[in-house]
Amino acid sequence: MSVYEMILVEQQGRVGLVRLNRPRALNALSYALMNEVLHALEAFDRDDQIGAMVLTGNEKVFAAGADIKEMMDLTPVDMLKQDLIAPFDRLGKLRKPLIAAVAGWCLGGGNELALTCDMIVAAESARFGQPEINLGVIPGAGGTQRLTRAVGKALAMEMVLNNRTLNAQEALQFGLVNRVVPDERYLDEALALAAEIAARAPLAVRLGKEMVNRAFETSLSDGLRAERRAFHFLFASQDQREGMQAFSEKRAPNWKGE
Ligand code: DAK
Repeated sequence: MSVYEMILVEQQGRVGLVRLNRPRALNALSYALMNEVLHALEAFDRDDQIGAMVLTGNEKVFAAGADIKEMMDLTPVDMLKQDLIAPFDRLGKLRKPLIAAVAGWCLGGGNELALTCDMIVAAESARFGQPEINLGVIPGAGGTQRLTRAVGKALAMEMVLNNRTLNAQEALQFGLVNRVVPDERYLDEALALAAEIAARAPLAVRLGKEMVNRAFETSLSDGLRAERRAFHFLFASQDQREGMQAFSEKRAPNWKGE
């Protein structure tokens, strides 16, 4: 496994776990940190032994946003040259499910990072917001787009224009997160959810994720066409035969990922 300075990486069964580990800066997402996250998650995504991934921070903070001190003197040319958005784009293209386990602050680029994940498990202490307006800017990595698709226009406007912060229950109510659990359980809950998904038919999980994401990018008719092709394709897999055979024989399926 690679040596990282700002993240901790481990494997638990078929689940890959990445922890943001820059606590003194509240896990501020520096360029180097984002590249480590991307490197670790892409490695898990390529690994056949891994079926799903979890991204987390610590019990006080998921991430307090992009690193303001690193960003404050950048010019537009610096930003273009560093291609700061690339890690977010590439994380959005991971093929295996990625679950964010969030406790404490989840702000700015931190919230955008959570939004690139497929699901969010929140601790009661989680607080979600896009405070960029306080810095004289707007979200730059999906906070006006993915957030609006998740919570709708009314709330996104309040969050982006007026720094409205959501507590965990509000985030659940407005569809930003999948579930809220007591603080002591948020990581275990996310790991258990990831393990359940990782035990399912890998090709179907992969195409299911791809198709749900497609719904945000295409017309209904194109999306339905893509879904049908993916559905037909799965009938070429051994796992489709196995799944349906196992059902008719009243036994558990033995997935091969083929
Ligand atoms: N960046 C750098 N350092 C940060 C930081 C951040 N975002 N957040 C906190 N820190 C540092 C603090 O400076 C402090 O460091 P020292 O002074 O001890 O050296 C340390 O972490 C502890 O912070 P506090 O003392 O402030 O802790 P508190 O508990 O009092 O307050 C807080 C916690 C989360 C409420 C507060 O730290 C805070 O408001 N932080 C800033 C939150 C914020 O404004 N986030 C949005 C940042 S802008 C893009 C991609 C992404 C983005 C933009 C473009 N492209 C790819 C184009 C994203 C932009 C953003 O996220």
